[in-house]
Amino acid sequence: QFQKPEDAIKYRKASFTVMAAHFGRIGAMVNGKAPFDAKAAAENAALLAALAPLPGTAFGPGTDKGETRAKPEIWTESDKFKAGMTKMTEEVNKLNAAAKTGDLAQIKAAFGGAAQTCKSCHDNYRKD
Ligand code: ASC
Repeated sequence: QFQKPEDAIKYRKASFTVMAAHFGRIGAMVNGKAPFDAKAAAENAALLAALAPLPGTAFGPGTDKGETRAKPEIWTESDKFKAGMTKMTEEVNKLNAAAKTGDLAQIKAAFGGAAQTCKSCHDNYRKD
């Protein structure tokens, strides 16, 4: 799937970066830093749902070294790591469903659930 380990590392970083951009645009609305725009929230959530399955495909063997903050536990407890990735995609799918309703309260609740899955993986599996 990837020619070289560094290609996989670049790919997963790029996908997280794009996810953060779209998640952040919803976050700004949820946190009152940007006016609520239901259409924009739905567009950002749909993109996020499409992107969520991507980074997890790029943590294969040999991609633990190089320009990465990935902790070795990703590979030593890979079932737990994969479960975290699955949970993240599920919460992002819930956020997408909530965003389609256009109801800010539902979006806020689902955003919180999704943000928690980002944070727990960062706490467990990302250096610094
Ligand atoms: C974001 C972002 C993350 C998560 C995380 C949630 O907007 O870029 O990595 O939310 O901070 O706790």
